[in-house]
Amino acid sequence: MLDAVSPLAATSTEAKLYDALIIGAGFAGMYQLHSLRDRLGISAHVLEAGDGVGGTWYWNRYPGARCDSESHSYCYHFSDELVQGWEWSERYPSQPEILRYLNYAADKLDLKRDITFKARVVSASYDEGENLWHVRTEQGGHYAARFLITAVGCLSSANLPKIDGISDFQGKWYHTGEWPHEGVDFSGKRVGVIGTGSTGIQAIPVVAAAAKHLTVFQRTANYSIPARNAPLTDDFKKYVRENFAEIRDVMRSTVNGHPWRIADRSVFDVSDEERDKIFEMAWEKGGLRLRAEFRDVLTNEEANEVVSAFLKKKIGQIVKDPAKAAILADIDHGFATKRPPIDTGYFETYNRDNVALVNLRAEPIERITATGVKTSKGEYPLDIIVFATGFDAMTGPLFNLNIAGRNGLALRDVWREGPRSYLGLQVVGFPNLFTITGPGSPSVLTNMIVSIEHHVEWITRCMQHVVASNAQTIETTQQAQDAWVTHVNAVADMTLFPSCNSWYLGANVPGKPRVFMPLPGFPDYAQRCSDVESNDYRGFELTR
Ligand code: N01
Repeated sequence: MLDAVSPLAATSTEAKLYDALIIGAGFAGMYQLHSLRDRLGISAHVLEAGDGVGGTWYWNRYPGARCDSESHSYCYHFSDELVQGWEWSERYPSQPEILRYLNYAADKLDLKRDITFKARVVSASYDEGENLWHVRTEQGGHYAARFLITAVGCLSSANLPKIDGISDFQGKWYHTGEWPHEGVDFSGKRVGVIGTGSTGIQAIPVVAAAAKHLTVFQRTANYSIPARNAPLTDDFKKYVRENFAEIRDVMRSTVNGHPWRIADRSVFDVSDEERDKIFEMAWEKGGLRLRAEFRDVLTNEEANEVVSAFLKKKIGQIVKDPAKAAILADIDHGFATKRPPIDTGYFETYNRDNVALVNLRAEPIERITATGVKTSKGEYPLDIIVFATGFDAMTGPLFNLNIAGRNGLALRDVWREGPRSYLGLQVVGFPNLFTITGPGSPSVLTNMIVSIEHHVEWITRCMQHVVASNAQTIETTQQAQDAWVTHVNAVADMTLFPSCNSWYLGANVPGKPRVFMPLPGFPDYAQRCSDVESNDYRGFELTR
């Protein structure tokens, strides 16, 4: 344990004391624990609400849950040993396989002994006199540490819409982000799914195949590209094992952190015929690679319209009922300005006899009744309602922790008008607090693992610097934070992201301020973080 912590704290608190506390045992928290404990050699401990590791993949057990980053890129890259000791079975890993992977990693790194499970953090407050963060859990636990690191993910606070009458419903209802571990039996049931984001689009085909009848309630039509999921071949597995360093370099040098490069051509550099050929090939190949075929899809409105038109046309080609096809293709935003879903048989599902589509733009939900969902045009009888209604993204998981910094300053109040941070890593008034993949960093605009590993490694080196400098605290300055917020806004404004109502902007949660929260462009961001580090942590102040 760090010298400066133990003597002071041992007399001042009955809390369990560590050098660093980490909240959350998903990809981020696990790697942060390993880095601090095994590389930096300080005492670190993880508090986790679930009774196992996994984070997102512990909670999101809904039918069809699968990652849409490709499996060989959606795993820890920092350890060759972990890479070589694991073999993914499919192009996109399913939720159960990712959970098995995370348990494999936790066991290999011997992490579980330093994680308290079933410890849901309900408050984290900074005591200036002691220079300690005091963290309390719902279960009555009290912990304290000099450093506090949040590893709570960006999408872990379920957004359950306030629809009148939900307590009257006599059937069962579930939110996809808090799915029962024992699963849900849909057989013989009339099921309603509300929501057609990435989650709904993954769940709908699986639910349709299991249920007697499915009614999909769509408020905003969405694009989707076939994932073309398939078992990985032995050749591909060999290629990954033998070329992992190169794959890792590609992921770290591209805007979204995926293992492919973005083509350096405009949508308008090629003829219409050539472009169609490129799109058709990308459609056949499947997945998010389609977005990378041209460099200006998210920066040029006309270019975006061309891609969007191609994808809308595909819906009409797949869905046989013209009325359904029209509702599904009536998309009000540009492709990828919202997070682009990928699917397995999503649009095809609407060709099944047991699937109905309700257009909530034409008939909004009025209430939930004892027996189903009532819209302005009629009532839909249901036995089960699935809310695939997303998350209070990025800030929600942090607010749930009730973080209070200097002078009892609540993060929730400081961010009332929207999140403000320096590098997405620190907030003025909250010394020694680091937010992994916090607002103001690329996070959700990338393959999350790339952003997570980058943050964990940066935070670890930063803490090493604080300790080596015999400093007590590190805290960003107001000036650095203000300049960073200006930078994030300026970068977002160079893209088409702010053009629609997405959860990136908080637009999915009524009353949430409309602020673009992530920062587009991983490599430029990583370079800026390196510059800060090599300039004596410019924008941060150390107190001794
Ligand atoms: O949530 P969403 P999600 N009445 O917010 C609708 C990640 N993810 O869980 O657009 C009726 O995207 C809402 O309608 P509208 C990924 O980053 C990753 O699907 O607000 N409908 C929308 O259709 C993703 O982006 C994977 O009009 C209501 C839907 O619910 C993020 O999670 C897999 C409503 C919510 O869509 C969130 O995706 C799945 C209401 N009151 C998810 N309120 C991976 O592969 C909301 N909706 C890793």
